[in-house]
Amino acid sequence: IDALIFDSGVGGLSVSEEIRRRMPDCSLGYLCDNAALPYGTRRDDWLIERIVAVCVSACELTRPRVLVVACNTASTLALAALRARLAIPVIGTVPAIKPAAEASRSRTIGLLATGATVHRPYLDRLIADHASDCRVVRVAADALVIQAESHLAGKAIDARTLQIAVAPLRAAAELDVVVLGCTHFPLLRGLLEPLMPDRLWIDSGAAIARRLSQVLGDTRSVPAPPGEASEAPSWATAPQVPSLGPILRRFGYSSPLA
Ligand code: DGN
Repeated sequence: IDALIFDSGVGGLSVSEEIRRRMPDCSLGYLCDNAALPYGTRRDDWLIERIVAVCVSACELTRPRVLVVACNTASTLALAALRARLAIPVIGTVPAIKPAAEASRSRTIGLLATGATVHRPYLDRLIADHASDCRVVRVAADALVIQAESHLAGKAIDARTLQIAVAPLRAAAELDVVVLGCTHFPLLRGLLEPLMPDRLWIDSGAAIARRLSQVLGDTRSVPAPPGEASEAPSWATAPQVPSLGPILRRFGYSSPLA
């Protein structure tokens, strides 16, 4: 396969949809550590070990050309550890603070992400490097991760949870750009945007797809690693969500292997 997409749950599907839009012929596998969801509330040292173990074993099994970490919570913590262990390129996902700062006229931007992402030093550096003259309203919205999982599983959404998540953003009247800094959140875009219309809502999906197309362009001439799987697999660790198989099939993946 060309790329293995990894997330703790179904959030990475928002990224893989962008990749398919840009590169319909790209062969993708999907890896989700559903057994350990949600990542946003786990200890950092536990997470690094877990993410490396899950990704390294899945890469050995599926032999992708590139690993795409389609999870902000994992990327802001474990990219260096993953790159140290894998010989293939690893593309990470980080909140779209830079494009948000470029687009904001009021210099006030909002960030919806997991508690882990919102509090990481990685985020402080991202803001210092690209949005130092902006006020960034950071909102830890871990409850939205479970809402997004339920939404894809066809279950009802709790409208109050969505309202609570956007309340601190609404309180900043001049805020004109909202960054969806968790890959689960674009799956709820149609429900979130109407709560704060007339703002620009941005995520990292299109940028990841662009980056993958560059990296694959660089590596396509390289022969596939020996033993490469011929079909695009899906791969999940002990799914907690029973409807995971149908969800992955809906997004063009074969059934999960537990
Ligand atoms: N989708 C993940 C992210 O982008 O941060 C978070 C999901 C989770 O496990 N909390």
